[in-house]
Amino acid sequence: MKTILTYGTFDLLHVGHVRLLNRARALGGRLIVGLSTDEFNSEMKGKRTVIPYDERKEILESLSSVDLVIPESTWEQKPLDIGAHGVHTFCMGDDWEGKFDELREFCEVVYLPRTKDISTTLVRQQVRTGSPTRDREAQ
Ligand code: C2G
Repeated sequence: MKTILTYGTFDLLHVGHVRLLNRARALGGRLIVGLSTDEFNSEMKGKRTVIPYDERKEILESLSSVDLVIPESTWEQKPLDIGAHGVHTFCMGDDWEGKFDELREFCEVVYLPRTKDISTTLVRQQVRTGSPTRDREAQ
């Protein structure tokens, strides 16, 4: 049973997030998600979330691909989380390609293909403008 670890904000959960989580879970038998807290998002990532941390956590915990959700409150906590949870593989979408290669000192690092044409920002724009959801190629 390999433990996989990934991190993110997962605000307004959409198919890009779900595909990433499913792909991550398929790398091993257990998936842990480091979920960015509201403070980490606003103070360190410059992100304003729509859905508060507790609800984003509850949503992720309801997914069959997610086994455990832990808070992400600093950029530096990843090595500690890898050690504490016996992580075999750390993975992120490939928009982060190369950004976490230093973690290869602690575990395998994998960047997974990002789903095109969908993002939390786009969802927010579509809700605001009422524009129709564009067809997204299955990936
Ligand atoms: N993602 C994806 N396809 C999309 C959108 C997102 O595969 N269309 C992936 C991202 O690459 C990331 C994960 O889904 O691996 C979560 O995305 P965000 O919630 O935007 O997280 P991010 O802001 O990238 O935070 O310490 C790492 C950070 O917390 C990552």
